[in-house]
Amino acid sequence: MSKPEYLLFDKNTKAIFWNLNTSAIQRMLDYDYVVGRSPSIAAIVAPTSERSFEKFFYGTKEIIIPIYKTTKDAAKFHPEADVLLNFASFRTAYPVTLEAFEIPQIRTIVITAEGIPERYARDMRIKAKQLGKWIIGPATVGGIAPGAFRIANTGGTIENIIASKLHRPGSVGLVTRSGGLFNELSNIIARNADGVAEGIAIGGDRFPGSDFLDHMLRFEKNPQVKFMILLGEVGGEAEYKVVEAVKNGLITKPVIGWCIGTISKFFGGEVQFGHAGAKAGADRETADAKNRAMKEVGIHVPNNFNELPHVIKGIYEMLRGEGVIQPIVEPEVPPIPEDLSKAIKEGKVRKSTNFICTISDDRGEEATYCGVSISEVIEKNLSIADVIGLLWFKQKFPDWASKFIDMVIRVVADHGPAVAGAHNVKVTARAGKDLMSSLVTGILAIGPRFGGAIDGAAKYFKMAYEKNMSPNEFVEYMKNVEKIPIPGIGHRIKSTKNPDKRVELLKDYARRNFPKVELLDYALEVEKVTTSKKENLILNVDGTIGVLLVDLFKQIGYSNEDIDKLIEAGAFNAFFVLGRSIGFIGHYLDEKRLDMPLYRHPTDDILYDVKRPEGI
Ligand code: Q5B
Repeated sequence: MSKPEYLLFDKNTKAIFWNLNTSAIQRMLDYDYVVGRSPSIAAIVAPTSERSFEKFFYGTKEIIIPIYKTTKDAAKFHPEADVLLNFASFRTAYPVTLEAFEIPQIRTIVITAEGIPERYARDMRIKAKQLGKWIIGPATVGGIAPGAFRIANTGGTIENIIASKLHRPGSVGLVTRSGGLFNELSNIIARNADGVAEGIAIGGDRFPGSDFLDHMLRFEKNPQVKFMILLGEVGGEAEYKVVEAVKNGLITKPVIGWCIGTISKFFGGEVQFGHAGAKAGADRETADAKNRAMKEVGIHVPNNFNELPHVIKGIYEMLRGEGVIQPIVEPEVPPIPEDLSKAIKEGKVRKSTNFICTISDDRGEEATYCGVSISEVIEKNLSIADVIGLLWFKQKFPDWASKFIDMVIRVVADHGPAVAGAHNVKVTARAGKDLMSSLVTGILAIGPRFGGAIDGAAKYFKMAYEKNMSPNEFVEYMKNVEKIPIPGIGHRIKSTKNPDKRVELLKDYARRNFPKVELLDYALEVEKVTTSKKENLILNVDGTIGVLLVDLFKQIGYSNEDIDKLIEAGAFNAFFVLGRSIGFIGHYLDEKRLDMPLYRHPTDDILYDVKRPEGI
């Protein structure tokens, strides 16, 4: 929708925001929501961002704003955008502006960066004028068309904006250099008149892309603006252009003017105020000289800054009396929903959590494992088993228990390439799969027959022992009632004649270091029964670990019920999963190192019990 030439911004204005400045964009969207207009940011340009969109809030709803690599692309996909908010750094702002000059739809470019070299600033200003485009800035907060469009952070917080009546149009056309004083003036105007119709901070540099006069000539044509306020500064001659325009009748609406920096005469030499341009190079550029010149042509100039509010009030009331300014019906202002994270931080709201974590905490300076910082883990030389104690069982194991856990991990780390899991890993690796895929095929093979009989062994031996079953009764019970092989009994290659060395090591350690090994003793009685039937029905590595873990947890204070819960959760099989992952990774790396081709199982190793065509 086209707007009159004198307007740079209206309720339909859409902007492209150059830089992923999420807080400034969110503030603009909050403003849009408060004034009841659609989101004013059409697109974001962020050349180095990996993302193609960013989420923002519009009121309570979330919206998506697309991100482009170049302004040209953003403009192509958003032909309605005629404002570029150039938030690039002082190094990049110039080329970004030059690119925007080549985009016909971009009419207004706001440049916020400070410290842009003056020759670039001059060049941008000249080119913009030649192309009929507008530059606001550099070194500016921007400006605002109340009720229609807010540039980034202009006006400060939403609370300040509403207090300063910048959420709906008033009657004053305001021009300043400074963004901070812009806010101050908006507040004074709200208190002494009916607010700002449009306000522009032209920026503090010596060569702003547009001057006070450029905007005041627009204000002259804008029927919403009934009078103007110019807040100038010591330094430069921009105020004299306004003086000439008033003298020549180009500006006819009442103008209130004040140049700050009248204090400079009390300093000995030349004084540089905050802005790059705020320095009087000649008498003409002093605040006093400019205030005098403004007064001479009929601009309303107070005697000092403190009088400024009274002068504003006087002009406003005069225009109200003349019927030039009509009373404003104040619009309803919807509350801006507060960010939940902020409200929680300030203790204003509470929210129930979805997850609970009782083992680790990454919120402080350093992550902790059950209250022990990682630094402490390293400084105190805690072992892998100690870390398992903290993260799996939320406690520091006594030394004898920790050493046993460590031993378990080491003895189950691998048992050659032929076991079910390692075979899977090797076949998967040879099919060209990656480490994670190959590893999980191995882990997925861990089950009641292979490696994953630890929980089952713990469960059934413990149950039988607690029920005072004799070893014979237990073997019969498993055969006739449960009707399953006893978990932890039996091995494919190990037997009484070929004992499993790992089992010997574990038993030996436990006998020497555990306070008691009640369940191990019971399991070995059961083994006597099973091996009497068949020599490979030994208490195997899974069974030995299972019964010894029950003994261990009992000795460190777990109740029978606590241990049942651990078994139910699969906590004992976890030791095999963890330990054997070491071996699985080794087999995967071995395959890659050997660069082995795709594996195909030989057909002569498969019994095909399928009808052949000739037999049909
Ligand atoms: N019978 C392990 O069986 C195996 C019996 C049983 C009562 C039993 C079998 C079994 C329970 C599960 C278990 C962990 C499948 C093993 C591991 C890690 C590993 C592996 C590695 C590593 C072996 C023959 C006769 C039959 C059966 C009877 C067998 N098991 N009776 N309780 N538990 N065990 N798994 O040799 O009268 O002839 O009909 O399921 O604890 O996985 O290194 O390889 O580190 O990677 O195939 O060590 O024992 O014998 O099934 O043909 O049975 O014995 O009823 O009796 P086999 P089967 P009958 S450690």
